[in-house]
Amino acid sequence: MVEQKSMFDAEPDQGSETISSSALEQIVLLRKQIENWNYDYYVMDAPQVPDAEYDRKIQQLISLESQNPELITSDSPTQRVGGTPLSAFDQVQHEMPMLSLDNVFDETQLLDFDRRIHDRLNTDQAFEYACEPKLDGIAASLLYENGILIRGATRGDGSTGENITQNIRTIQSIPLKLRGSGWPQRLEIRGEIYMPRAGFNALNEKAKAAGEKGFMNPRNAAAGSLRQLDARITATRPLEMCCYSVGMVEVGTGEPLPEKHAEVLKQFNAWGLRINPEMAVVKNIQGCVDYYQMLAEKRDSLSYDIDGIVFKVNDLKLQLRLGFVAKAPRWATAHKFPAQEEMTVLNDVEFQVGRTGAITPVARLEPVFVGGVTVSNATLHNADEVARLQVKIGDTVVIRRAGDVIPKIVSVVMAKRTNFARDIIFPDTCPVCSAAVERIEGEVITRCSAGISCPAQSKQAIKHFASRKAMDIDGLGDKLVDQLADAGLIKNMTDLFCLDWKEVVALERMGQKSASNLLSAINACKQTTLARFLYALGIREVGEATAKSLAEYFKELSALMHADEAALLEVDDVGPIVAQHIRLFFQNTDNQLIVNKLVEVGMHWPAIDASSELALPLAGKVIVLTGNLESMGRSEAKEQLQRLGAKVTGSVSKKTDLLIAGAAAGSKLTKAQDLGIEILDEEGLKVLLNV
Ligand code: I6G
Repeated sequence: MVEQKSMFDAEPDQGSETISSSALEQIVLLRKQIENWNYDYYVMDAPQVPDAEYDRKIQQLISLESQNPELITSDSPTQRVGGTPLSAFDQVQHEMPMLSLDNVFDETQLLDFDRRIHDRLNTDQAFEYACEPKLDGIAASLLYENGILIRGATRGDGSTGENITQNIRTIQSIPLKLRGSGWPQRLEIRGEIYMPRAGFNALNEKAKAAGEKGFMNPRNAAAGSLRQLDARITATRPLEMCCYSVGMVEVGTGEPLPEKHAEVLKQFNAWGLRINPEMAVVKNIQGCVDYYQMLAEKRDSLSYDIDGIVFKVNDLKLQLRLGFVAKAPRWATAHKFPAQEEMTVLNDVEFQVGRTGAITPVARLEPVFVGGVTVSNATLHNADEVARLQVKIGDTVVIRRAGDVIPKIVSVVMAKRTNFARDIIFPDTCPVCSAAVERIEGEVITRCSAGISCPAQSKQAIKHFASRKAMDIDGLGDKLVDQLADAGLIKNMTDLFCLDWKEVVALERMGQKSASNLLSAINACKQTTLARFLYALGIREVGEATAKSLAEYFKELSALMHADEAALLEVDDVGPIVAQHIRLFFQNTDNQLIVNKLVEVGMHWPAIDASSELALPLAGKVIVLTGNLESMGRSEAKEQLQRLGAKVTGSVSKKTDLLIAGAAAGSKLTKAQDLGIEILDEEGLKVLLNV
């Protein structure tokens, strides 16, 4: 067993690269480092560094070896296709080696790939390419003889894999017997075994509930599930396989495979194997560029992780002519997405105070390019998260930024910790107003105790008050709130209504027209609804829906302000915790002053009259929305239905009066059908809304 520390002892980081003079020294160091990472990844299931870092070191080694071919040895990691075969399983020899793919990282490199193919085939004619997402899973090979699944194996080192037949047989989407007819007598099928995101989340939730560690990501979970020695455990894991190419083919009594790659995949599908539904054939390399763009946009909405797009020359005869270079085909490449995980250094931790006083540790990072943007801050959430990560200031950390999700620290590279690493100390006074901080038992969050009199909390409260779903004050964004507060013009939301044009126009970058527009927008927001007003107050745990329920139930602000806990508990959506937050909010004298002042400055709303509500066309109807709506977002549809008096809920039950089912509706539709509930499609919804 390799000692954890040793892999980093040998690390040729920037410092040592300049010290080590000879290429041989650098090559030896890189090989040792990569072998250690391979061991941690493939054997221990405990990746130490992000894939991007691993790929960079491999590229560095390939480049050094190609400049010094006399130094290439058969045991160099560059001479393998995959990783180290697992020792716990029998080894199997693939009938045809499982190859790897070359990567490109930008459009220029992709165009170069196409140009190299043209040069090699000595033609100007465009080629068709088959395009499909590169799933982030584990490559596997299935051997079928006379249509029967004989063996399933991991890639291993490309020539020798691990026999995981028993585990493979538990994956429902892999047929034990091919459907139809005409399959070659012996056939190796290659593809990716992966865990869809939903299954991964559910698995990790279960692990968490049982006090277990859980997996780092879906690929890790797929790998861990496949290498279970007890196939009954694998059978409980939500694994899928998507097939993407053939290995050995012995046609024998069967029929030859089609001559186009995409047709082969369709044939697989007809035999009962899953292929990727996003697979498409494009006419030329520009089609590949467009496909990449299209899928990059769709990536977050897919139900599984992908890390790039694979492009293959569609014509198998051309593939044959193009052949291979080293162990990768010349006729295919993977256009990788920018890495979603990268390493960087945690330079410092600062503490931010939010609207409800929550004190959040924010990591200040050495800027790093990850997920397509440069990231220099990440949230550390709370003290529990800091303890879970065991992170210290000065540590090298792995940052993840996927899609539009806020960047987060996912792990610490412990082997890189130095003696200078410092503990993260949580403040015992508010970093903004110096009031005492409190941590309520059972909560993970520490809070400033000063409430609205803390400048940080009041700023956030004003931002919330002005936001779209609250008072929707046109032109009053977060930056302007900061500017007004920093200039001492506003201390809480009531001050917005006392702003003086001359003071506003004197602000930096503020024109006369903008100042007038701002004051008009503030004035216009005085006319509102009780529900919006309550939401805008920013009471803890009172979101839009609860604010609406409170308004409907109490009908008048003063009734709510004086309601006791028992009365609050009568309201839909209000449980003991929410009731307590509402009580505490209205008992606080600062808050009382603010609410009364807002009414004094003229905020008003139409009286909620029970009879007028009952007159609404959908009054009393319980409606559920499901599936995708083309003409409007689900939240817009919800708002419109509510305006007509309906109660829109999230799940189908006997109490549901109507289900609106958009495209690709799933289990809610089935349940509604089972319960005999009235169902409308999008056209029906439009009629209902009269749009
Ligand atoms: O690793 C891979 C992922 C996806 C592949 C691959 C693929 O096609 C969609 N195709 C080949 C031919 C190889 N690796 C070698």
